[in-house]
Amino acid sequence: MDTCTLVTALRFLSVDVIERAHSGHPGMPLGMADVVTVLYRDFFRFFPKDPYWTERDRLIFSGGHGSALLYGLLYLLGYERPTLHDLQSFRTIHANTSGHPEYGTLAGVEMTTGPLGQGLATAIGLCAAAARHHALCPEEGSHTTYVCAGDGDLMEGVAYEAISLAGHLRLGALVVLFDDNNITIDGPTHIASSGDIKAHFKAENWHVCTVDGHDADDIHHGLQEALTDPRPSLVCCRTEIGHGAPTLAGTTRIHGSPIGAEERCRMQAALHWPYAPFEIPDDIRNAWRALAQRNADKYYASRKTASSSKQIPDTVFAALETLKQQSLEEPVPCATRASSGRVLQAIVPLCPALVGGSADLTAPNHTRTPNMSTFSAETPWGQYVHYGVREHGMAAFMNGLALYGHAIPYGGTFLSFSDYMRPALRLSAMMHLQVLYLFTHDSIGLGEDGPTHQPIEHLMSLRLIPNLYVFRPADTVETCECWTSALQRNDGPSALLLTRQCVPPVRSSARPCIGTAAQGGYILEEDVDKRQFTILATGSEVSIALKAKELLNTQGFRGAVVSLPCWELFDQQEISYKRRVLGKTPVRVSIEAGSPLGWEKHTGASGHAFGLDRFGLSGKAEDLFTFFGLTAEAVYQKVIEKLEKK
Ligand SMILES: Cc1ncc(C[n+]2csc(CCOP(=O)(O)OP(=O)(O)O)c2C)c(N)n1
Ligand SMILES: [Mg+2]
Repeated sequence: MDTCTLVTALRFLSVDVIERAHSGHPGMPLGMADVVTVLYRDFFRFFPKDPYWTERDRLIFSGGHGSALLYGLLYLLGYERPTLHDLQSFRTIHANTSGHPEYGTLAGVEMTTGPLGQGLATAIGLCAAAARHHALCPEEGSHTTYVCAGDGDLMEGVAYEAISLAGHLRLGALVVLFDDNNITIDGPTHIASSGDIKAHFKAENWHVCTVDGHDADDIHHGLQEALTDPRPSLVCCRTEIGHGAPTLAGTTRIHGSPIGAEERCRMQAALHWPYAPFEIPDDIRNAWRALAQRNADKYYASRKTASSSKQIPDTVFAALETLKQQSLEEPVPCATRASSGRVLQAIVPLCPALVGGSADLTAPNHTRTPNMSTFSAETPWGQYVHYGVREHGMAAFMNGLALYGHAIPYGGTFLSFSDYMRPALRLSAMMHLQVLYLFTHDSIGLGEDGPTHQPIEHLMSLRLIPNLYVFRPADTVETCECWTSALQRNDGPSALLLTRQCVPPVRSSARPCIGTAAQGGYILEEDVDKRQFTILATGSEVSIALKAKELLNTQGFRGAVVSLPCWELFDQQEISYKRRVLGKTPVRVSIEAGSPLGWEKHTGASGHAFGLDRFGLSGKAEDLFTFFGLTAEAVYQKVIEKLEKK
């Protein structure tokens, strides 16, 4: 079967999928059909009967809008799903052929893409994970990570963080297939860009070559060259958007809407394709499916039982428990970032799956333990990544590490810079990846560095991201408990928000509590008599809450202090437990050094939330807490006021 016929079948299938749905993006599928066909015909390591083969090559569709091409390809290659029916259900609710590729819907969709740039940046992490795995388990063969990326992907900032890191780490088993069609939604790229992309990649230590993206031989040679070169490769595939559609090709109109029946007719005439929508003659389908045979020998000769190192040994949880018990016995003041550092010192040597890192804040984040080896081109087995000042790239990289399946990544930066990584963090949550975000300097408590560094809205806005657990421990004991919960959850990311400043211990063996941080919220201290007030707090404000209660107790009032280090876990508890913890009294006051919006969920309409909804100030932490009224005295006054009103 000649390659041209294979490509034409793929072009029509993509178009038909979009026509049927009355929605989708035909421009990229038509433009890149030649490139992906040659890739699978000659190079790609895959075996549809075992789509999770560990030694398979990975293809990341960074331009997720080209999903119809990916689905059509998987169908033609003989993956079990999508079926023809799945293709015909493209973009309908609950179909596995969603508008943009979604991780978990189909084997062969290696990650969720759609936000431009993310696929490319995540692929760097995936490729690094493969390099690391190969270094640790050389008996498992190496393989290549391919990315399909468009002009849009290469305009995104995150792509440049990633490209720079990939060049530095010399990730040679990475090939970016650039859909170099010089057009985006608004028009030709020259209206917004005039830089030299190739020169840029070269300057970042990449290999770069250019091919005619509609010439199979040229594509073959470009790919060959890319695979031979030891550097990461950019293959600029000169293409025409919508190639094959006689009147729409080369125009922005074909980027994001169905081509229509008339254009399909014209395309049939031009490409000599007499078949009805979704009709693929058997010999063409069989020729596509035969492509997998190229890998059969390699597949059967390879190890099938991947040596998964992702399990967390029981010793890790035992070490966490030991540290917790020690801290309960001998409570000492400590910044929770340092408590987290102590956790890491205890567990990293026991758990090779943990891959740490920081965006140039290793010491302030307490992310590196004494004997951790650095991940580099020379030491690809290393356990610690110096991400440089690339927060967004780090988050995407960690997604790649987690997707690969042998690592539990954690990475640090300051909480106020979580905004720089939010799009990738959102994808960790959407893809249900176990990625651990360590955000230190978690409030105005960081002090003198001032309002740019002091997070205000960040804490509450992280709680808004579905499937992200946000932990804000109060002391070393809670830090151990929060780390335990974060390690136990393998269906989504966790963020640990940690203080820069020293905080007093709130837990000790002398103070028994009802519940622990494992329930997300618990009663830290409660008077035996009838409860008149409840003070709720997280992190560094828990000790303020305890002081306020002490003041109230001296006046004869009886109440409780509730610590709520993880709202998401608390939400999951039995209603009876939650009622028990929050108590019956309507006098509920919360204190948290961040945006108060949202606390009414726990304080109720008649409660009060102490927080900050303005930017902070540069000054000493104590002075700031006093100035912004985040004090035990203020809480005490408020509770008295509420009790008097009752
Ligand atoms: C972060 C982000 N911004 C904007 C969009 C909306 N969008 C989807 S495709 C696209 C243009 C992409 O251009 P290109 O990558 O060249 O794809 P082509 O039009 O060539 O298929 C835009 C702006 C998006 N998906 N993600
Ligand atoms: Mg383009």
